[in-house]
Amino acid sequence: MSTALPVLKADDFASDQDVRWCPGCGDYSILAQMKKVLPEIGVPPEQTVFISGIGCSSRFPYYVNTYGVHSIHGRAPAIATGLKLARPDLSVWVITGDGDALSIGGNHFIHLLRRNVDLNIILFNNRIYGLTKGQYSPTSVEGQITKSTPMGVVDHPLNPISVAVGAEATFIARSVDSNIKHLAYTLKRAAAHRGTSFVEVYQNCNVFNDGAWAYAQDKATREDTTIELEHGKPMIFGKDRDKGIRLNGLNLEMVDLKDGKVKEDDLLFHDEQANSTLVYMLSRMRRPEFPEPIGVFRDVRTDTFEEAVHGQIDEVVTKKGRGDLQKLFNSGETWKVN
Ligand SMILES: Cc1ncc(C[n+]2csc(CCOP(=O)(O)OP(=O)(O)O)c2C)c(N)n1
Ligand code: SF4
Repeated sequence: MSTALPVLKADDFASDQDVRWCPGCGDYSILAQMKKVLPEIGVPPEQTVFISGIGCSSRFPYYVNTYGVHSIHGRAPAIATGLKLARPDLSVWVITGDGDALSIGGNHFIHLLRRNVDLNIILFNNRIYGLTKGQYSPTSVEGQITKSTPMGVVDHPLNPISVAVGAEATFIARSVDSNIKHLAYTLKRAAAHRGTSFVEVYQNCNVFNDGAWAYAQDKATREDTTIELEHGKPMIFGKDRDKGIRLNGLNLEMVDLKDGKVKEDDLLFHDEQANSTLVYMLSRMRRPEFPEPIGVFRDVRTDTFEEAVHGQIDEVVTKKGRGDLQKLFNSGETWKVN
């Protein structure tokens, strides 16, 4: 006789910890959507692990009733890679902020993406250092006044999606904290991908950078300021669905569909398996010239890091048999120190 497994609910993934984010922080919405989709993803809490660095966003593992590691600043990718290699059966999530992933963790972030370890990275991008009370981050915009840039930021901001394309990530997506349906869908898509999935979430820090993504969050404006990427569909956007994106030579251009001169077939059709050059071009679409894409930019399948590593180990074991660690220790020149 078989016993049916219990059907899990969002509450089964809620921890008993007091949430210490500021009231109104976008992090709450991401947490709520994650708890909602985890039962649908179907991996039990005891086989799920959240690994974070340091930052407000990185407090996330405390608030989910799974295994978790609140690690060191920028180093979650290294810990997550080690864990996934040792335990490929676990569902591993890296939770990080724009400062954590792109500043101190920039190096680790890039190598995780290029290696294609089978795990999910969710980057909470609020364009500020929240936990340390409002210094500028690698995604802060030029001219932004912050605690550490009282005269305005002079750096050019990093575009996380462009970085991911450059590192040849196999799954790249963007969503918005307040667009809960879209966020839930995107998290599920990330979980379904085999390889590193990278999701940038526009997240509001209402205390130190309020309104950084207001145009993409606000229901009244978001249809005109963002464009939802849908595989196989023409790139159309706007409240009245009367604007589109067309490829003109090596450039993307925005076109008006109102007067009927440009037809739907003339537009760019989104392809999640398109070449990296095109995905890079999409990643450069920024306001006010363009609507900013949300959705899945890229989803392709290649070998994962752990498949390659374990494949290599199996091959060597087949050829040479299992290694003997004790023999290896004793194989070199040894001497005694008196
Ligand atoms: C090695 C090290 N350097 C610096 C810090 C200080 N520090 C803590 S969190 C943080 C940045 C967090 O920003 P972000 O990743 O954007 O996360 P948020 O708090 O905005 O979610 C910094 C610089 C630290 N904890 N450890
Ligand atoms: S400081 Fe900003 S990011 Fe941190 S909890 Fe408060 S609102 Fe959220």
